Amino acid sequence: MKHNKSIRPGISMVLGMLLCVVLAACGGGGNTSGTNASGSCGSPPKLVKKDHYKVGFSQNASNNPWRLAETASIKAQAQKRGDTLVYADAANSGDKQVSDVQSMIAQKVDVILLAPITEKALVPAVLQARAACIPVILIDRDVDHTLAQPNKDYVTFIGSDFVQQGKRAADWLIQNTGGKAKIIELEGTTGASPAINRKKGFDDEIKTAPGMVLLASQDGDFNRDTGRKVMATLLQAHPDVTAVYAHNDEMAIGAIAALKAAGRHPGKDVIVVSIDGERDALNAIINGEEGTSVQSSPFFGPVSFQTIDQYANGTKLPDWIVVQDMQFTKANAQANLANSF
Ligand code: GYE
Repeated sequence: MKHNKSIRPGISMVLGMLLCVVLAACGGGGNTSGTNASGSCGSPPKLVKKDHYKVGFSQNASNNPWRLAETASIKAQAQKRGDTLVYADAANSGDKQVSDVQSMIAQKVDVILLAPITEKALVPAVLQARAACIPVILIDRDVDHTLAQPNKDYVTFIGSDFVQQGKRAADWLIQNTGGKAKIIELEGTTGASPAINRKKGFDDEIKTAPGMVLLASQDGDFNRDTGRKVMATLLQAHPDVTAVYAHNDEMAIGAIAALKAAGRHPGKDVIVVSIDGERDALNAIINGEEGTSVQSSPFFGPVSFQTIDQYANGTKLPDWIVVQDMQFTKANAQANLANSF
């Protein structure tokens, strides 16, 4: 269909007005600097300095130790500061997470900490928060930068370097297999920024070693039981597998269970590597069933609230605040067990 360009401004004005009605936020939301939905409160919206904030935290799921550790870290820090936390768990649903953020906008929170389930699903919610003059800080997962930009639509992204995490897992595997392995890759939730970038970092790195062969790569949804099932199926198609790379520890633990159920010996005939650094993975490293886990720190409380303060103080923030991660192997797993999650 041919679009009539001249009607576009009219349509966007009507949409803007509708948004005002839906969000009831155009006369100034929880953020008292907010003036209207056309961006006059700043882009990204400014945060007025207060002694205590009403902070929204939109978590995408609570189905693994990593997510629970992240939520606990945010809640503990909010409580320590005397800030009010409006918390919502999207239970692994992009649609629910969008409505969770909309509800935070309606509740006029001062600022939103958002852990978007996938790169694309939460973009409309980010743009709606911006239109309602509420700044959004992305934590732990990023959005697609062609659809929403840091220092414009949202404040910044605080999170790990996922490409680097994948590369570190690949480097360890190359070194510990003499550069020869037949690999099954268990991917995180399709469309989630850590799944996209952990795959890229790993796949690009193993291409530098000609003996590293990727047999299969499939979505295990960052979930232990899904990882176990996917591994069991892939194992039947690829009995010659000698290594597993899982995008998180939960899927690695599931894969170890599937390998054992099939009579294989993880840590001996199949080397398992993954990412996160959760307690079960550290124990699997200690008992020899897993090779390495590259850390992905879930402890976002301190850095998130520090970023809120910096933003309210007018500090110019980078597009990406990179979380620094360790790596766990047999050499340090025991020593780090007490601090794991
Ligand atoms: O690795 C995984 C979780 O987004 C960085 O998501 C996070 C990842 C983490 O479900 O366990």
